[in-house]
Amino acid sequence: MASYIRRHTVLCSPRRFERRGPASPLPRERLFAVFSSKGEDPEMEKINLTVALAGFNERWSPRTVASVNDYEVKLVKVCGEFIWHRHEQTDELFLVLQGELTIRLRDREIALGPGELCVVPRGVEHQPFAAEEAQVLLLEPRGTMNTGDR
Ligand code: NI
Repeated sequence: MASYIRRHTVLCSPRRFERRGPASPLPRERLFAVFSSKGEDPEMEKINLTVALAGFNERWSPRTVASVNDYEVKLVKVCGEFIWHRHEQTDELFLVLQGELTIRLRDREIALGPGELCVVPRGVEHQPFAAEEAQVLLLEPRGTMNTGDR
């Protein structure tokens, strides 16, 4: 705790505050590092989602940006349709940051825009679809395969 307070004070110093110009992007390894949450000197850093999203272009390839207990916060860029799949052991949260994502279910579709989220319950078959690129935040347990259990 003490080290966090000290670091916070440094970040808020006038010299730092007066700096101008665009913020330099975080090093890639820092950006996508999953920090330890075992209680000893956790890497408390803010994560800028815009910067993180600018760090990769691959689609359907989630990047972990943080962990919360046993859950991972991931960013993913999607375009087109994914495969139909289900997760027998876990729910899956989709939060759209940019663009539009449709969660196709066997009996209906849920269209999500920026700022909208939906949780697909465990065991429910679904197919994510985006007509144009969408940027999405996922929250799911560590080790969850985006292709489901097959
Ligand atoms: Ni899924």
